[in-house]
Amino acid sequence: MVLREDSFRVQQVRDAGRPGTGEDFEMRWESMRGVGHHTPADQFFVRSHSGVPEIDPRTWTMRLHGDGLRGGPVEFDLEDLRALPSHSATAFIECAGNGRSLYTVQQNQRVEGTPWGLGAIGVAHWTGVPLSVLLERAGIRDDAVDLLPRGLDRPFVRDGVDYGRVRRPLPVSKAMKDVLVAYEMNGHPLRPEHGFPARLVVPDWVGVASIKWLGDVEVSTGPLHSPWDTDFYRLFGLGHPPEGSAPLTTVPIKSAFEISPQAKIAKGREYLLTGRSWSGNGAIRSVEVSTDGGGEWRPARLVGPRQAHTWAQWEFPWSPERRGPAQLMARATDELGVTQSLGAPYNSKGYLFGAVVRHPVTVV
Ligand SMILES: Nc1nc2c(c(=O)[nH]1)N[C@H]1C(S)=C(S)[C@@H](COP(=O)(O)O)O[C@H]1N2
Ligand SMILES: [Mo]
Repeated sequence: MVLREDSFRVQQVRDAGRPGTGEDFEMRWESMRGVGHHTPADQFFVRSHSGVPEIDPRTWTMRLHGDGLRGGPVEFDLEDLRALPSHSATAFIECAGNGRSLYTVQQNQRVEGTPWGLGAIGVAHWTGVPLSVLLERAGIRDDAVDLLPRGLDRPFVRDGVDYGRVRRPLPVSKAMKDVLVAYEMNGHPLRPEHGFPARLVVPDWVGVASIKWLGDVEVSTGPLHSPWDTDFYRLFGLGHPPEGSAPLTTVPIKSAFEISPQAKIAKGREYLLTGRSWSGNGAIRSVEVSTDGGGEWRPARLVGPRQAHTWAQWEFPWSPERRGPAQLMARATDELGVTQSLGAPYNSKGYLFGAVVRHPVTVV
């Protein structure tokens, strides 16, 4: 099934090594210029392991179960969710592999996985019920430690291995802090490809934590695992233990320009460069821009909200003086004081690319 044709707003991204797995679309950054803070739903990236399930909202339920509950299983249907006090939050969802192709383009390294540019990120205004409210209602025990939220999409099968339905452990501490069971995105019911009728939104964490088409959540007094926190979504390769790093949680700091790499900019005239920066560590504190491939850096002007869990927009007036290829670079610093570095540490699956990106444009 083709969800959307390649267009100005999104483009399909295929894993050449593994044709036929899921349907992945990334946002085109140039389509965000002048668009406001939130990503419109038809521009929002899509990452699905095994396609989009058709779910009847009238019969859909999400079931909480497991030894971490004081009583038996508890089910909520969509009416139950809508009847509870709603909570809204602006938050980004970003794939752990966002920027993966840059390991190859900028660092000459071979990595496995969907070769995203920088467009596997979106910011939406999410509305739903805090997961903590549902857990309390279901009678979560004080000694519960892990949850295992699971989607209703088809089992994920790759290279003849059936990994089962998409599910990833979530510590109770994170679930009680700021995780939402969302049924609306930007004021409208979720679209099928984004998890209709309800999904998790796990702010600041790798996108895979935000399970779409939520079907059930196991609640456990002991640690839980799935291939999505053992086989995938850890750092593997040289410099990491054979079983990989700890499971990935927050995404690193990043910046992107809202301009096409094919853009032609007129010499001698002022052009307003625009972009956005974000970090799983919290709010963006400052952004610097270089238009000469990293020789000189000057501060960009931050515009609009500067908050945790979302991106900060910025602008930088540029009057190019020389014709030919130019390299734009943006480097952000977050509220923890972390600044984007010039290189990203290698890992074989190409997760968490947080380095400064060299963005080509042409001056004519
Ligand atoms: N059930 C289910 N949830 C899922 C996935 C999936 O394939 N199935 N993909 C995950 C991954 S890897 C990412 S990056 C985000 C993408 O969310 P989006 O498609 O709404 O942008 O959903 C996550 N939740
Ligand atoms: Mo992802």
